Amino acid sequence: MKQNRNILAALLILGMLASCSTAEDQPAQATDTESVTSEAVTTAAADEITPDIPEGVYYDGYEFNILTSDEEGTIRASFEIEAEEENGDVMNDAVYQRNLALSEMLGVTVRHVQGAYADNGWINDFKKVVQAGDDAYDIFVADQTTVLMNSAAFGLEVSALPYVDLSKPWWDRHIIENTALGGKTYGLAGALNLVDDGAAWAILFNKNFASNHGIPVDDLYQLVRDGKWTLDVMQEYCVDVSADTNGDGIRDMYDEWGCVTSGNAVLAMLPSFGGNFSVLDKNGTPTITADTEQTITYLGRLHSFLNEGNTCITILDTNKDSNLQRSIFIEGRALFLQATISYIPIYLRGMQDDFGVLPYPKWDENQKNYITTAQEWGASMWLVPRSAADPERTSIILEAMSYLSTKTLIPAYYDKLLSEKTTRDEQSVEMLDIIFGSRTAYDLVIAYNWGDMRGLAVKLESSDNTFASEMAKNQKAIEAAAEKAYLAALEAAES
Ligand SMILES: [Ca+2]
Ligand SMILES: [Ca+2]
Repeated sequence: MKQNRNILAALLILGMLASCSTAEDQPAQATDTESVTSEAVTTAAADEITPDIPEGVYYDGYEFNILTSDEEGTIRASFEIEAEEENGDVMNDAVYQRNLALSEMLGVTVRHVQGAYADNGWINDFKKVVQAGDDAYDIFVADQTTVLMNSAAFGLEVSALPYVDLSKPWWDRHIIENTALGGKTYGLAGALNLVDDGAAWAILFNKNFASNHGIPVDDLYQLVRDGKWTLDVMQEYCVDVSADTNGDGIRDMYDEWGCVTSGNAVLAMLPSFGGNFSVLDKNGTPTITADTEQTITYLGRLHSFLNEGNTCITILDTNKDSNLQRSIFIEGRALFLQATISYIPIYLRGMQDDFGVLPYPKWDENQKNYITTAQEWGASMWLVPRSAADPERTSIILEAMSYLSTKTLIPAYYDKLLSEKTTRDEQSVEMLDIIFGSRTAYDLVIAYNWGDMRGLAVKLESSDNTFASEMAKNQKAIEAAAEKAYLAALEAAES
């Protein structure tokens, strides 16, 4: 049974990777001439995409040191870097197998080096090492925000990594290219890191709660499949199931709710409609869109979704206590939970009821695709230090490592998610494919927190309908912060 799931997941993932690469290839088609002439094209099997790295390269015993913080078991903690030995845990063994394959392919040993999370110890250590021109670390791993903030001064541009080929399906090209402030990309994300996949936003639903309220589980999946899973539809379900169940005239966490929202409800939902607070042009110049008519329209609709009719319970209703808020869903008093994928293995392990997973809803049926974003301050990114002694070697190792991760880490991650109470159904695999395959949104205003947009977004969840004036007021502050960061990025890159 376990084996079957593995195979099923692997097959679907291959489909996902294929569809990702088609979608991701589109924006860069015009510049993508190199891959056409690459000599390695001829050696690839017709049905398998393989890395175009030089033949016969072998770094006999080279230790590839990857620096992360020493956090364990949190949403941000890297769990996909090194495994000492096989121990029967599907994820651990996949890491072991990936590293073994890398060692056989290139003679490289992967080492996970952990620095102190406290007081940003590992970040400071990384900076010190780079400033000293030392190559102690081959890779620096942190959340996307931290990587973005330090990349121009301490990182090496992706263009300096000759064998990292972003057109390959094992790289999240959209995410990488959407961080290109000043036209330069540094941080990498792809099959080799899973913390960013865990940070992808999703809507979880309680299957028992749905059945008890006469909602067939298959209807929800079919809506997604038909492209009809929209905010209006989600809200209709929320209205149908919300009630003052204990009849005390007070609506609180002991009643039944349509949706338990996240403290990041606005930041996660706006991108799923195609909305944004900023866009980057192809030169990497940001335009702030925080107070455009479209953004205000989206925010107004979100405000009514979150506040009207007592159907959503927000983080502010539980005194900003996320655990308390999640307990409403876990204890079976809510239909939907706004979550990141990492909630499944971390927070929902002990949940009694079965639950399923859906992508974030569309704005309306005219929207072409579902759009998923990830928590920029939770999702990991990998950065090559400026002080790298041999960027070509690093790039070959990264390319091979990410390719090998598609065959090892990704199927194991699906298996891990599906082995939780989720989702032991084929539809869940299909939904995960949609979620992971639609991670295209990245907003620098949120990532850099220009104008304290993250704080403002939480305020927008409250019942005071002040977002339009707040956004108008904040537009200038965001623009000023954006300009400062843009100029700093250009300056650091040139130094
Ligand atoms: Ca990833
Ligand atoms: Ca009540």
